[in-house]
Amino acid sequence: MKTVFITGATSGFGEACADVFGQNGYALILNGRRVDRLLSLKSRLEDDYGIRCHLLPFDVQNRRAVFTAIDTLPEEWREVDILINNAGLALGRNSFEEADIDDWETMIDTNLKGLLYVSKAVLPLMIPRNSGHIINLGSVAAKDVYDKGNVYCATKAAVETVSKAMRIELLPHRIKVTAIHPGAAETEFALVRFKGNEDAAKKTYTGLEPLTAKDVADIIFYCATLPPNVCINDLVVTCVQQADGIYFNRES
Ligand code: NDP
Ligand code: 8X3
Repeated sequence: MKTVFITGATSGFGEACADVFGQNGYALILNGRRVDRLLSLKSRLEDDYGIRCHLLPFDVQNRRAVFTAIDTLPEEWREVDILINNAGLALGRNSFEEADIDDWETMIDTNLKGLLYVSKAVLPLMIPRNSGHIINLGSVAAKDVYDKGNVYCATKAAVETVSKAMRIELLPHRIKVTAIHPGAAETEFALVRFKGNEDAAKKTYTGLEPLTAKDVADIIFYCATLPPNVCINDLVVTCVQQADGIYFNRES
């Protein structure tokens, strides 16, 4: 059975991917920083689906921790078939003038540098086998900049560019690279962005029927299970009240 490595599996899209792939019998390598959540996810998935899970709790921003964890994976976990680079976040929604530089650095270090570290560490587990699939979580924010989205949008545009570069350079190794760009999806994303302010988080979705984490996970599973000769390069998905960065009737 194939193995899928999911970063940011403690919530939202990552957790929903763990469920969808687990339900379909995949072995799972699960990452995130919240160890309590990883432990309960592992126990639930192993009980529900009779699959194997291996936990790799680390902060994707920590280059040394990323390489140490992946370089020392036990032998039976070293055949990674699919990597889902999902760990990521937005912090704040402020103009350039008002934004907190620490927030900018955290977004750059997580969404871009973290994705690069994890990919660089996992590729030696794919290249010798001439097989693999890297799925990167971009965003509609990669396609269109929105007001006060500045550095978050820039990190996701960078994810799109890095995905294109990986796709070209991994052609000789038959490694697929897919970038998925969701619009508004109700996860913990907005709560994290607004630093625990539940009212602000709720407003993100008021007047919308947003995507769910499962909607996105099902699409990722579809992309990951196409025939070996087929690779979806780039996929944008929104709810029906959103077209690219434009919302119909959103209250906020
Ligand atoms: P959630 O906040 O629900 O989940 C984010 C996940 O990323 C958590 O599991 C979190 O785990 C993990 N994470 C964050 N920082 C780190 C880190 N430094 N190291 C390891 N793991 C980390 O958000 P979503 O599921 O919505 O977001 C997943 C991805 O999808 C992100 O890249 C986001 O930018 C993108 N996205 C989200 C959209 C949305 O509207 N929800 C739309 C488009 C894209 P922990 O805190 O335990 O480390
Ligand atoms: C998350 C979606 O539109 O809030 O990437 O940036 S959006």
